[in-house]
Amino acid sequence: MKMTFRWYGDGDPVTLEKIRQIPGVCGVVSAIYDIPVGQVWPLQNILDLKDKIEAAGLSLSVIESVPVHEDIKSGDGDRDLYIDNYCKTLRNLSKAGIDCVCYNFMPVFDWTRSELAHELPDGSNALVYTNETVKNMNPLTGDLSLPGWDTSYTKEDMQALLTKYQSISEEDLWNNLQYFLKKVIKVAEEVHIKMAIHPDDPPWDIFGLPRIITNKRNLERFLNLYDSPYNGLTLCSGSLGVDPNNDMVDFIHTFADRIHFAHIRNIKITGDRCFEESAHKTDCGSLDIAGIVKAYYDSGFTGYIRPDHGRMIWGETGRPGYGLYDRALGAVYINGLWEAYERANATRKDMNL
Ligand code: DNO
Repeated sequence: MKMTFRWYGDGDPVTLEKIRQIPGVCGVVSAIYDIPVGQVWPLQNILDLKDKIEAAGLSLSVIESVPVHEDIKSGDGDRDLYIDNYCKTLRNLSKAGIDCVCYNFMPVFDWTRSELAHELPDGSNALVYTNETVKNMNPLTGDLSLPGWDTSYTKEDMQALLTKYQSISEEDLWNNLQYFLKKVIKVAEEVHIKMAIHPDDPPWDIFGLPRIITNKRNLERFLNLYDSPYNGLTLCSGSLGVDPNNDMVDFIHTFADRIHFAHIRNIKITGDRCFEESAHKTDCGSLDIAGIVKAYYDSGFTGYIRPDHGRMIWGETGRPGYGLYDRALGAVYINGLWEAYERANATRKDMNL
């Protein structure tokens, strides 16, 4: 596996210099943030990003994300143009040596929480999701904004989008996803980029919008839409794991050869469709993180891993979920588990067990 860390570009208070000092992290997960969704990423911009990261002694490993234009998800308007642009971006990324791209197919909203800085008993703060609060939130009044959301929408754009999706069923969304994959994965195969869809976070419908990358059956359905090693997954433990029916260890074994990128994070389920984000260590939340890392180790995972969201600890302020300290602890914890499994395996081999 290759341990990586997400970096939000020049405006990120977690600088490349800081990332470089986290033991065991060699790769950076990033993106180009100043090109509007749907436009082609010019090769020069990608090369500039790569050069900057390499100058700091790291490498640009994964692109998270090349966002998918709403016309593609809703199967409307200029979707063919935007799919063509998407393919051109992939070709440019490949010219810059990129081999893994993360994206998602959630209509309108990316990851969603009801509170961004909920104080936990130990004085740290974390992102939480409470079903009741989200049900009462009005996306039109901008109650909340998250780093994953496209903030360029006006209230009118948002209203128009929400109205459009009222007539789009889950099956329509599946069809639109398949239409996208048919064109994009062909190019990904050609230019050797592993595409890795991110699951829906949380894995259930919100604000009346359909969500489909949510459980084992749907992941299987997704992979069968286009059966190619280039059509794969970003397996995000914290996104899928908030549904107690989703067993992450089982998912890793089942989908091993199609997981290209692993997001590892713990969450504590606090009620029906309610959870808080917790520290990575297994006993801090509801997920068996040690078991998850072991499942990756046992399945011979060679892809990219990154610690996912962290709490804000030691007085740090910054981008919700994306501070330095708790994520760095997560990276070190995962690396520690990995090393222990490697050692145990080597010992077993020495003893011919
Ligand atoms: C949240 C992230 C997501 C992810 C996108 C991928 O922290 O994991 O925003 O980047 O869903 O497209």
